[in-house]
Amino acid sequence: HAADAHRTDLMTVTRYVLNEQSRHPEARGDFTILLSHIVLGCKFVCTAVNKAGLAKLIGLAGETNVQGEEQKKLDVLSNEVFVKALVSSGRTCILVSEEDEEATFVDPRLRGKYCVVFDPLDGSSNIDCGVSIGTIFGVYMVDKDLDSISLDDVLQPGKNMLAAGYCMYGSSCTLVISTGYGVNGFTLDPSLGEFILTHPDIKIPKKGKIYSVNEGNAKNWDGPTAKFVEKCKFPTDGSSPKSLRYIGSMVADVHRTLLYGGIFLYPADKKSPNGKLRVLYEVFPMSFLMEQAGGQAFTGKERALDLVPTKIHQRSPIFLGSYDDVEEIKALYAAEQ
Ligand code: AHM
Ligand code: MG
Repeated sequence: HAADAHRTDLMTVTRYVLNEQSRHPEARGDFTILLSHIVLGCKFVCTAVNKAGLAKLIGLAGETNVQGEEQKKLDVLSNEVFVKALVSSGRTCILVSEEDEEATFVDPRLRGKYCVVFDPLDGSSNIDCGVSIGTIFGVYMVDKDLDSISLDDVLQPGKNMLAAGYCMYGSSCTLVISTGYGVNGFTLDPSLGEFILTHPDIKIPKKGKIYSVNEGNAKNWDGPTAKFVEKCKFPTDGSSPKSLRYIGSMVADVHRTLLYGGIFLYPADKKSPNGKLRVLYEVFPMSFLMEQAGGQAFTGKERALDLVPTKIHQRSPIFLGSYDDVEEIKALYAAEQ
């Protein structure tokens, strides 16, 4: 029966993306190749993260190993793995990583039409205590002579992204991606070394019961954010108060928001008027996924995906999650005008 069929007819992430490609008759499999290199990076980081707790024993991540050589920090190591995997795919031309101050322009001989923006290991403050962390990525495509590319090709609004996703290194390793036709989740089967479709066509609940924010910053919030969180705790419309969940790892907080519904916010405050999270490789990919899942993403001023970045490491406030919950914060900002 059906369960048997699933057990023997495995939908891997590569097979899924290859199927989606039939929507584009002109496609030549370049995106599938790019994705398989991203997936390789995720598998490597997953293995490294799982061993991180053994660092003292086997000498990982900043410790000196038995040979007496200094080991690289996990985030530095992850970055190197992703950069090398992406360059060697032969399908990329510009890379922007949270770990590198400058964008990488791929050697002309290895160039392809995709630009990849990524945070190789986000939530690094959580590494040493074994809490979930993740990789976030977004993909743009350039439609021009690859000799004439410039930084402007990645300084595009998020709505121009072709694909976005994240991989969460948690109690299991989960890859969530969208190529603009909904959102799908895949779980790494460690015995196969393959990501298998486990969460087809993810849709975020229209309204949620959870809010997620670093409330330690409340003293410096602006009016609408403060009012919104107050309403989460003391609703005035007869509804029940929301629960607070905050991990401090964007991937984990957004993943929970996507599956259970609710709202995740990293707002502006008096100390950081642009919030903390980075537009290109944190705000955009997560906003892309939220919209594809039926939710919304708002910066406090506009639809997040409409923002046009001017610097590669630019930050923006962000409110994302269930449609109705984001509608509420939008109304509070509109009322302030
Ligand atoms: P990082 O890129 O230095 O890891 O910082 C990003 C992380 C996000 O994962 C998370 O949403 C946020 O920082 C938490 O920040 P805070 O500790 O200020 O609440
Ligand atoms: Mg980060």
